[in-house]
Amino acid sequence: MLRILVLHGPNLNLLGNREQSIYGTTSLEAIDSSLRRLGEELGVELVIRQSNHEGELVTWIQEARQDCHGIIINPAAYTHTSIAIRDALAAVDLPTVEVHLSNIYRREMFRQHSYVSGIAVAQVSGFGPSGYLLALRGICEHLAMSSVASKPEASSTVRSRLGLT
Ligand code: CA2
Repeated sequence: MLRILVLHGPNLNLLGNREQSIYGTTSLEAIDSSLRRLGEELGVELVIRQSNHEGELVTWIQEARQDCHGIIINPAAYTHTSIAIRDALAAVDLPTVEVHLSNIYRREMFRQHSYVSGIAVAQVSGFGPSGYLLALRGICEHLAMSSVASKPEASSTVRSRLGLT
């Protein structure tokens, strides 16, 4: 079974309570529940974590190497500052999809550069909470198709649930 690590960066635990005009009214718990529902539908296991600490995120990324097949990450403000998170993602070398609730390219200049995008398979930016679901479908399709040749049995469930077989 495919296993995906979903990481939420700093302050995303406040979603739904503050800055609703930018980030909407959906709580992080609601986003995680909808991800878990889609994960069940697709037959993939999700490990979902949030941290306000850069080092903790780095440690979880490093640990993913042992038992995860891909990473979905919203690094939040660390997107624009953290070479450590980029280096950790590059080191584990797992397919990574970067997610942002807001369209970072329509916002302040300092948000328009991402240290993560250069090592990511894809970036989803501006679709709000649905962006996480798009990222999950996208990373599953990417993993399913890339492992077809080497390990057809590892991803046959997700392939058929995505309508790829
Ligand atoms: O659009 C995104 O998803 C961001 O990653 C969100 C980050 C921001 O620093 C990035 O530039 C874009 C901020 C997350 C903080 O979320 C809050 C939610 C509610 C109240 C305050 C902050």
